[in-house]
Amino acid sequence: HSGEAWWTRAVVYQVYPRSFMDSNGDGIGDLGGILQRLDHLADLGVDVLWLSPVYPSPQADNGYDISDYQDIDPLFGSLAQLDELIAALHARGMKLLMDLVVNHTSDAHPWFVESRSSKDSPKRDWYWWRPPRPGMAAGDPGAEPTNWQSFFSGPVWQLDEASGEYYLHLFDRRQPDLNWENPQVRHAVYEMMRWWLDRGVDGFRMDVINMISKDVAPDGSLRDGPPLPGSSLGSGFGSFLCGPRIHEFLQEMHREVFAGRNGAFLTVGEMPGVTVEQARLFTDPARAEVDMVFQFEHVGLDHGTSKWDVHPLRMRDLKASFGRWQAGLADVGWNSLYWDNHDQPRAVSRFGDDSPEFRRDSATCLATLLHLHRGTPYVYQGQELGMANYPFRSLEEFADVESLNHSVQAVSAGAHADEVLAALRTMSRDNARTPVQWDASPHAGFTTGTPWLAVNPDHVEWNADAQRTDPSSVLAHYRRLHALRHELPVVAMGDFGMLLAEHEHVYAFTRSLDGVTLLVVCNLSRTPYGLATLLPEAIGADLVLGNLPDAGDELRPWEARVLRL
Ligand code: TEU
Ligand code: CA
Repeated sequence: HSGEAWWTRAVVYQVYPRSFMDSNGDGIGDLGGILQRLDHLADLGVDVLWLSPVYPSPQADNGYDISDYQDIDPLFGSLAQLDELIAALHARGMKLLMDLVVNHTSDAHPWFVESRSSKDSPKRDWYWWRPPRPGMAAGDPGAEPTNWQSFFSGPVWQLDEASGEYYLHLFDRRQPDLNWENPQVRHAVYEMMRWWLDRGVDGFRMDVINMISKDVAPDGSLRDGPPLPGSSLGSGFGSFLCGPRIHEFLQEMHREVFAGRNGAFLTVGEMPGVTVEQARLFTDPARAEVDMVFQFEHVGLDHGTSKWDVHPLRMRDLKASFGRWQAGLADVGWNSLYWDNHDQPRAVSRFGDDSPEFRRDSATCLATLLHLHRGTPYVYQGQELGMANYPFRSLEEFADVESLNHSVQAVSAGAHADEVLAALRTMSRDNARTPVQWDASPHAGFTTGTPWLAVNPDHVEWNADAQRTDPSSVLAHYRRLHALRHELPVVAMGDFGMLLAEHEHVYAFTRSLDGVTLLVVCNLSRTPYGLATLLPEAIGADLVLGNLPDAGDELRPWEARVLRL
């Protein structure tokens, strides 16, 4: 049973290397920088470091476009430094999770270079090459083999002039999709994974792993999807999200890579669009696929027709969503818990209240809420400091390929620049990618050079140095939450019970295990609520952990309490 697994008691910390710490003054974070800051992680009490990609890459998508799976990009350091990192983490009792990006490679990967070189290349079939739509000529508008829209705007098909065929890229055109139907591709990936495990890594975070199986018609073609509103393109989700062979592939991967190997590993599959029902299958230990998945439901609640069509978030929707995931994976499988990562705007700005008055309280309230759910929590660099969205003022300030592609596409489709800027300010991934704020110095202690992306001006107040010795800081609160998970079995394994399901602002639940019951109460608003009427059992209960001093009978704005009944 998954209840016995070590990762039920673990906290994972994500490092986005480019923005974590620069050791050589080129303005880009690197492995040397991570090695310098390991005390921060140890002090925070995290158990696992998930490292976003550091492999050789043209950096079209900041390393999620890999050109060599078995080396380190000189931008980030060397294999010797990676070995050093593994050893240093292990010496401190921490583990290392590598990012596994195998739905696609870079177009500069030798596999793709060879595949593209000719229709007869032995690696032609390692990617998805297709002729133009029947009756149309290559390059004609609408001649793409399917109508699918890319995650990064425009069609998923790129014409290769030399052969007159198109290749598939669900993300940027510089990220061609690997053809997992081809067993050679799968075995090359498994061999690479074994090589990393032999080197000492403790597992993988698997990028968009539920997209590796595409629904192919018997004649080898891929099918159009339903048209998207206001676009000539359609959605291919029905053809590539959790496709027909996904479970077979993940079971094969598990057999080929992990089965029979000694060690305490962790696998987490990133799965946009995954449902609770599918997640039960993916994470059922008896099926031997992955330990847990990243689901996307809660980070889609403020999306309209797309992520750029931003809608106000209703806290009740958030409760309902988390509640279903908690219930759905209670008896089988396991949840991963996250607010932030390198693809999401900062949670304190999005789900909390980043005004000066409530920033600290809402950051600690959200942290308490998430960490007391049943599942493995993931903390994204800077989240433990209450880092917020960046105050972008113009379209020129963005660096992310998703943001840039969207802004070009939206402006050319007639959108107003102001409108595009407003959406990017709220949703751009660059909000999460500004450098970690270590101290109040000009570049926040991140670099002695010029940072690749601007440091948030609020670093003069919001930084690790200022928080390290302050017991009321966001950082200190995260430290306490991590300690609590390590100390109390009920935090890791306790059953979850939602309370006040219909309440607009107060998020309350119980966790219980072996006669111990915790009551968690969080006020996700600026409105105070009297506890006596709302949750009489809270009055007089022992306070295990709270985010505000002097807890009384009123639940103050953004107050969070963990009580023992
Ligand atoms: O992201 C997958 C994904 O579908 C989204 O989170 C995506 O980043 C975007 O927000 C959709 O609007 C993973 C990685 O985490 C991301 O950084 C990569 O860009 C992407 O895959 C491609 O590898
Ligand atoms: Ca550097």
